[in-house]
Amino acid sequence: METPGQLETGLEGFRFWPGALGPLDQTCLLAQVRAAVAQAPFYRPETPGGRPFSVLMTNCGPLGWVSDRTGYRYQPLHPLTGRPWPPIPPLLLALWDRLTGLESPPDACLVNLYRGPARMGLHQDRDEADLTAPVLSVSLGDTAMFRIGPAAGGATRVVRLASGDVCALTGPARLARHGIDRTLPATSRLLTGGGRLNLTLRRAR
Ligand code: MD6
Ligand code: FE
Repeated sequence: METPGQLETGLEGFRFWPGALGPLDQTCLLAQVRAAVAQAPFYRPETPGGRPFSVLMTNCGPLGWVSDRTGYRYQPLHPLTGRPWPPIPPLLLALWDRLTGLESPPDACLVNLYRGPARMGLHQDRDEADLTAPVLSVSLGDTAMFRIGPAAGGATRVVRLASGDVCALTGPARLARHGIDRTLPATSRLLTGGGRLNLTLRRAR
């Protein structure tokens, strides 16, 4: 795995590569994500308890993460269109290769869209079959306040994730509790109309 930029997080296994994607890569990736979203439109999922997410979601790859009243799971079809998710953008596959050095490519990419007051509560990513593979996260657009703390609970800290930043939950931090407190409006001009995209690459099975 490529050596990440220095950041004292106090959380072993949390990796952070600020500015891993330069402006040109960000623009390229955004175009690839837009093409995918044209095939698999954003939708607003519900929690198993029936509450709507404030974040809009879609997926790329053989499998996509979905949430509805029956629970959380990975599935091969978009819940609204009934069609397979589009392929993971090539730039993301290259990034996974470069930063994780893993032989096996990701088989799922969750795409989150934050607009206005959208946020994401503290959670753990534990719906994947193999919890030893990392989750790699790419941020585009407005800066987010990313909160992260140990799996077992206790003190959390906030890391600002700006456009082009990449982070990963690996090893002892794979089950870290994390969420997005809020995004900071007008901190990026990448997305027309503002907002933030987050792409998380996973090995779901
Ligand atoms: C977000 N990120 O940045 C939400 N999950 O919008 C996540 O939930 C996440 O950043 C697993 C690994 C890294 C992450
Ligand atoms: Fe997560």
